[in-house]
Amino acid sequence: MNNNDMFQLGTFENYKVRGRCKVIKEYEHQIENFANRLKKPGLGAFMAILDDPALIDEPDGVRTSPNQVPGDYAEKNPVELSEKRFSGIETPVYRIPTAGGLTTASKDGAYLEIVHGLDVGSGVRIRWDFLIGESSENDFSLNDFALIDIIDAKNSTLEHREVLHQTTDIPLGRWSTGWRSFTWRSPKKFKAKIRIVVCNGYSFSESNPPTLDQLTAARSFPSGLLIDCVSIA
Ligand SMILES: [Ca+2]
Repeated sequence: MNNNDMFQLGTFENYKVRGRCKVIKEYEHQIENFANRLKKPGLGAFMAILDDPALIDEPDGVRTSPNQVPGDYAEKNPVELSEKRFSGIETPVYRIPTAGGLTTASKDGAYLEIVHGLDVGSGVRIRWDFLIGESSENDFSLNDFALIDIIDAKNSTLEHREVLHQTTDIPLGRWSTGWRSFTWRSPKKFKAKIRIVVCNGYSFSESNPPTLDQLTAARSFPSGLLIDCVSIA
């Protein structure tokens, strides 16, 4: 058991963190309805916000420039989740299936990573709350998502991937999922790299590829992910 499983120290000690993330005691998701707006951890005094959706300039939702990002965030910039090749073509790091036969691809975002030994039957439990940053009502090509990858650290093989949520799966009128749990039991003994990702993204089909405007818009209005605990036992 890790002594910082629930961020009890109020820090990201033992974690690798990329992007606009910080450890907090509460979070107000400004665009959510009053009844569901204030978020507090259920376990311990702390939780983490990954890719804080409040760090945007109105009204376009363009990300706040790095020099305007307060110093208590892990990094001033989001982490790039789309690789640029010499040809200029961007290859998304993550692609996931989306309702309606679409594919959703990553642009930028944030992630949290911890490396931990697991035994046969070891349990991984993560409490999370996905915070939408934009309405998919206006532009169906925009779709953000959060996922968990459990990777074999020795050979970098993906052991398990779970897509936690996507913007387009949330009923209209809601702007967050509320607290939910991910649980997973390890089928083997290995050193696991557990990576929790939240991505700004866009959806498309092969017959209807994204336009340049859509690719640019996909970097705006980031969605966030609250993590209450990462519990390994
Ligand atoms: Ca977005």
